[in-house]
Amino acid sequence: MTATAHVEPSLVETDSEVADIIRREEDRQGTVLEMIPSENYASRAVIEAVGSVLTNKYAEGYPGARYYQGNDVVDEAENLARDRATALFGFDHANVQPHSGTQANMAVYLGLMKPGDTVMGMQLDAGGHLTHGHKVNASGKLYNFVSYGVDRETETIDYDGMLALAKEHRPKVIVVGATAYPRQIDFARAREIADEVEAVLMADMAHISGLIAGGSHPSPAGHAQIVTSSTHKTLRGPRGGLVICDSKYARRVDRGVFPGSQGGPMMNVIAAKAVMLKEAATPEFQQYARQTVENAQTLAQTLEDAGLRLVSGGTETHLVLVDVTPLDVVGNVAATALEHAGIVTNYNTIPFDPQPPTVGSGVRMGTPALTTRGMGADEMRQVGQLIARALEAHADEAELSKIRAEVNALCEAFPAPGLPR
Ligand code: DSN
Repeated sequence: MTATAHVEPSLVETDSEVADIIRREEDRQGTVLEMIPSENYASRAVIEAVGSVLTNKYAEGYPGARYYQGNDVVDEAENLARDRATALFGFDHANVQPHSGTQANMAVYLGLMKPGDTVMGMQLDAGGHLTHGHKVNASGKLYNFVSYGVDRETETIDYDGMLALAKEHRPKVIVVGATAYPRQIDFARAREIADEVEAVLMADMAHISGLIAGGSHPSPAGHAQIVTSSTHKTLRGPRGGLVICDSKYARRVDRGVFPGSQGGPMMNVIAAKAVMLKEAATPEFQQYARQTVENAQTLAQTLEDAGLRLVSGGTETHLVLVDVTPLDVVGNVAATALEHAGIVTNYNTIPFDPQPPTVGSGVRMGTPALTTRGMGADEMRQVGQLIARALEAHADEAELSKIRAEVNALCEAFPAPGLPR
C-alpha cells in the first residue's frame, strides 16, 4: 500500500488574514526609506533559516548538555554560531541563545551580580538604553544603577565624569554602549576607568556590532571583558541577541542566560544567527560597514547644510541624531511628517532636552537599511534634501505627498534584499 500524496495547504490558503498582513508589510518595507537606525533588511538566507523547522525543537541547556533528547543536529547549529561569533569578534566564548539584546543584558547582570549591587550605565536621555538602569525597567528596579551622561557643550561622553562617579560609587559592573549616540565609544578609556575601581567592563554594542564586525568602529576586544549585542541591527541578522566574553566569565554568563532568565532557545533563530555571522565575516560586509558610516556622514552634512543642528556636531557611526527645533518643529511632529513622506525614522530626546520623551526635540535616523539597498553618497544627498523639505513642509500634506512620490521612485531603483520582487 502506498501513502496518499498529501499537499499541505499554504498560509494564504489556511489564513488569508495573516498572509495579507505579511504581504502588506513586505510592500511597506519595500516602498519606504527605512531610516530607523536599529532596523535593517536581513538576507533571504537569514529569513529562510528563521522560517525553518528548527523552530520545532526544544533544546534547554547547551550543546552536549541538554535537558531533552534529539538535539544532535541542532547542537551543530549552535556550535557553528558560537564558533563564528568568537572568531568574528575575537573573544573566547559566545552565548548565542539570548532572545534579544535586552535579554542578553539582563542575563549578564543576573550572572555577575546580586540584586541591589551597584552598576554604572549611560542615562537614557544621553543616548543610553532602558536596560542600562532606567527606573521603569527591571534593570533599574533590581540593581542600584548610577548613571553617567554626556558633556553639555560637546554632547559626547563625559569620561572624566564617568571616572569620578565610578570612584564615588564603586560599581561592580560598568556598562558602555548606547542607542542614540552618534560618536565612537572609547572602549580603552572605559576599561581604564573600570580597572581603577576594579569593575568589570560590559560593552553593549547592539547598535554598532555590524560596524565592529566590518572594521568600521574600534573593537571592544581586549578592553571589555563581556560584550552584549542584538543581532538584527547593523549586523543584519535575525531578531535576537548574543553575549561574547572572556572565558573567565563564560560559566556565569551561560548560567545567567539559562537557567537564569530563559528557557528553551529558539534554534531556528540560532541557525539564522550562524548564517548572519558567516555573512558578516566577508569582504562585502566590510565594504557595507564602511559605506554605512560614509553614508551617515554625507546625510549629516546635507542636513546641517539645510539648517538642522546635529547632536555632537556630526557622526562617526551609522546614526545621526538631529535637533529639529531650528526648523520650528518638535520631534514627534517631525517624525510623523517624515512618515507621511515615506521616510521612516523615530523621534527622540536629545541631551538636556527641554521636551518630555513623548515629544522630544530630536529625530534619530540611520543609514544601515538604505546602505543594504545599495544606496551611496548621491542618494544620501537626495534623501537629506527630501528630509529637509518634508520638515519645512511638515503641515503641508500636498507637499508631503509630492515627496512621497519621489521616495517611491528611489525605492523602486534600489530594491531591498529579502523581500519578494
Ligand atoms: N529599541 C532599540 C533601538 O531602536 O535602538 C534598542 O533596543
